[in-house]
Amino acid sequence: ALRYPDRLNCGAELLDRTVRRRGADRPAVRDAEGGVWSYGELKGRVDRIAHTLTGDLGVVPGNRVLLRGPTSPWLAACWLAVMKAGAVAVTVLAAQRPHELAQICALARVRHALCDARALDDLARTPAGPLRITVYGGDAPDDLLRLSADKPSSYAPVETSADDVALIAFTSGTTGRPKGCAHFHRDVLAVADTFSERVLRPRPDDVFAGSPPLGFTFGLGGLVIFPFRAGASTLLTDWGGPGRLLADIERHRVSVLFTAPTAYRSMLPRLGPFDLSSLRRCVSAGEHLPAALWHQWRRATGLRVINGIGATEMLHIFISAADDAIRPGTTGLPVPGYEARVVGEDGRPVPDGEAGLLAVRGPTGCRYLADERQRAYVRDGWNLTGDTYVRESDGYFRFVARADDMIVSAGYNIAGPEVEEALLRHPDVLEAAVVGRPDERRGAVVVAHVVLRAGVPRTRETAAALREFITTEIAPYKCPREIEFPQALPRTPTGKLQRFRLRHGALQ
Ligand code: 3SK
Repeated sequence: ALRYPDRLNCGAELLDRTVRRRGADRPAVRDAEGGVWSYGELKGRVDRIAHTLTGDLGVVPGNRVLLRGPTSPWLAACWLAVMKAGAVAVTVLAAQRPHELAQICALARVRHALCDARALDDLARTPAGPLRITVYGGDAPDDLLRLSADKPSSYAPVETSADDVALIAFTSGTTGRPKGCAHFHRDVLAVADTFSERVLRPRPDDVFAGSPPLGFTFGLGGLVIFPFRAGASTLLTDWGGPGRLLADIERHRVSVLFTAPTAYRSMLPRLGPFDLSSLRRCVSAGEHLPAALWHQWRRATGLRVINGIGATEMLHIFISAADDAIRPGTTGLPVPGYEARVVGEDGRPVPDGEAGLLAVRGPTGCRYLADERQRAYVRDGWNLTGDTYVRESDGYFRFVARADDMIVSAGYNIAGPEVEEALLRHPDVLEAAVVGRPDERRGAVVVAHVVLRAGVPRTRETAAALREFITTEIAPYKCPREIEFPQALPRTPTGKLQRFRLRHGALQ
């Protein structure tokens, strides 16, 4: 079991402790232009910002501070400063618009915001009550970084307790209504000391990089918490597409990559000219990783992707596997420190091999801010993630579908993702999303939304060819009755497919 002292400040643990243990000269953060800050330089900047927060800006422990900006070393420095000052970070996505930001500010009672000058417009237009916005990276005299320049370079971290809230992470899931998930200082360390330490096993000479933004806890963990806990360095730059990510891996000699299946898929045809020999760990989460994609990446790079399932409610990944423990097509085993099981609607475990709801418990868990959905998410101490899973007889957990992505058609249970995987095996298919459309006779019929590769005609003949292919891959009753050809699939700003928008006909 993980044990942390009662008094614990995760910002101090991630930064000050790493400086004490490994020295101040090691590289900590890298930017897109090749700039590198050592741990000592990062600590100096973080501590000056912490002085500015608590001095000039009047932030006191427990205040909620919104952080908004593209991924950058300064965004990470602000996050660490908020932690060290004992305040609560509410990190949002640069893609969130005034209406969503206003909901978040109201739910989390945000009073202060630190905002990258490049992301100010939408925040400035947010009707968010008494919100004091301080800009960083701009040219005004009261810019946060200018204010902090003459502050002392050492700041004594606030002695928060291990159970003080450190951050509130927002998720709108794939349905649209935002929920704030509170996580404690000890939770931040727990995700590093479980998934990262026990499965990923980073080394101090690792260079981390990836695509998820820091407003998504997948990115916050993978690009800030895990590298700093390990004394490694991290490339902090915004997502610029698959080609840029590949170029960054080569240029910065990235060794640990965090990204989602969509990005692995879009990097595959572009791998050719890049030297990826520095890569030793590739992590995939955020969405189900199809076995076919796992094998394609392995063939193309020689690397075995570490698949994982995480949730904003759990802070990070809780089922995964690495190296020889990987079974492609499954998510893996409970991460040491977590327990998982598959249960029926009544909360009782179902036999191995049978599909049911994934339930998980461990050092982190769901704490929604004032939201009645808490009672549905946590039952008898188990977190119900909303995923349908099978536990195989060897203990491996296999994803079936999001619970609301199961389609019941003419009495058959059909998992949308299984049909999607079959479609993805066809060479003309780039992306696929399969949903149920209500139907009087059958309850629902299976409808596939397929993004075709460039040049493939979006015609009836193509649909017929896909249907014929599908019936050779999976049982004919799972075959889509209708196939649509949108230009793109609707996704959340963190890249998750929004099947509810397809179900509600948003693309038709
Ligand atoms: O929501 C997710 O899919 C996720 C995955 C990994 C780590 C964290 C999160 C929120």
